[in-house]
Formats: sequence, structure tokens, C-alpha cells
Amino acid sequence: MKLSDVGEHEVAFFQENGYLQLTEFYSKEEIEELGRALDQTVADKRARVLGGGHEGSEDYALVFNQMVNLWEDYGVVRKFSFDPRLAEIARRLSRCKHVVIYHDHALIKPGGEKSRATNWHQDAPYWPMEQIGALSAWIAVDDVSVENGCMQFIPGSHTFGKLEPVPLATEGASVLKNITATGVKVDVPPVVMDMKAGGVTFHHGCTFHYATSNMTDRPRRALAIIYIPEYVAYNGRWDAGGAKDMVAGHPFGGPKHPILAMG
Ligand SMILES: O=C(O)CCC(=O)C(=O)O
Repeated sequence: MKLSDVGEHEVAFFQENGYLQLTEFYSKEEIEELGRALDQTVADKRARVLGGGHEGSEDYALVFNQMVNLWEDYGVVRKFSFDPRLAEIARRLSRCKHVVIYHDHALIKPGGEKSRATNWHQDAPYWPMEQIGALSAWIAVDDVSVENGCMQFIPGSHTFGKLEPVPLATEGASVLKNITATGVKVDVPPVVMDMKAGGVTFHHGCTFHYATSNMTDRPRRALAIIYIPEYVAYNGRWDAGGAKDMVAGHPFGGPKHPILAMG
């Protein structure tokens, strides 16, 4: 699927369900180039920057090796993180005037017996943003299925709004469990986003999502990019993208958060 395939029908689908899948977005050659670049970041032992530093544990590494802001150091990754087509899709889906990048992140889920599932969670509770509206693109760098940890979404769960953050490295922690404990019934089955390498999914910052452990003997590689609409302000807390130049209550901007698509 291409940018021109994302029209009002897809935007309405995203608004209602909180996710969108675009299969075969990148060609085999393009995605192999990204795969080699991600392998290089691992070979370089690129510093990991994890959710606020609080998740920097061995357990967390069994969920995934997460490295952020690779666009700053790796030209090939930058081509994908700054891809104007992805950013324009993000802008359309969030029905906004422009989007800036928050950060990119490689999400490399190790394979094998010790591999851990990515707990059911929302992203928005981790982000230093006042308003809801930011969203992610998740690029499959390998073929993904339940065998190696493809993404799963609960359709419509973004309508629950921003809930408490869920620790990703604590076995059994789950936003689904938390919300059920409050008496809210979530009886919509998850949708499983298996797809070939080169496919992309978008998800809203409040969509409940999850990935199984990687039961294969090869890492599952993905690159995610987070986009922020212009109506979302910095809330003054920690920022993985670099909050140095930002002012609480003001929109994201500056050299770490350039505009990637403008309507
Ligand atoms: O890649 C994964 O296993 C989970 C990714 C995720 O939670 C995200 O991109 O928001």
C-alpha cells in the first residue's frame, strides 16, 4: 500500500479503531537496507536509551533492545524516520496541520527461550505530552507473526484515554488487567498484525498493544517512529528526544523535533 491509498476511509478506520495496517509499504531492497543499518547499530553497541532510564534492566533487554534517535547518527535510518510519506500518513490519521518527530526507536526483540512478550500497554502514559494525539508508525524489518512477536492491537481501546503506565519488564503486568480490575469489560478480541517485512502499522498513543515473545532463533527487528501533532504541548517532564530546548506548555519543536509533514 502507498500514501495515495490512505484516504478518508482509512482515516475514519484509524479514528474508530486506533490502528491501521499498510502491508507491502517498502520494497524488499529498501527494507533490507534498513535491516543492515539496524544490524550496524547493534554491532556498534549503540547506547540504549530506555523509557526514562527506569527500565534499564536485564529483564527489559529480554523484551527488546530499544535504541532511540538513531536518525541523528545513521543516514539510512534517517531516510525511514524522516520519510515524508509516513509522516504525511501520520498527519492525515491524526487530522492535524503538521507533525513533528518525537523520536525513532529500533525495537529488536531477541529470540529464544528467554525472550519475553511486550506486555499489553499504551504508549501515551510514557510520553511527556499534555494532550493526547501522538501516534506511532511501526515498520516490520523482518517478516512478523505470532511466532516472533508481531504487534497485536485491541480495536477501539484508544477511546479509554490515557491510563496508568504499565511496566514493560514486569512479567504479567498489563493494561488490560488493570482496566478489568476497575470493572470495565474489554471484550473485543485483539487483531494480530502479522505481515511481511516492509509492512507498516500505525497506532494511536492510547491503543492497547502487545507482542508475543520471539520463539524463533533470530532477533525480530522493527523501527518505530513517533509523530506529534502541532496541538500537543510538552508537559515539562522527561523527554527521550531531548527536552533541553523545550518549554512546558509549548508545542514540540527545535532541532530534535523537526516538522516532517505539513498540510
Ligand atoms: O515492538 C514491540 O514489541 C512493541 C513495540 C511497541 O510497543 C511500540 O512500538 O509502541
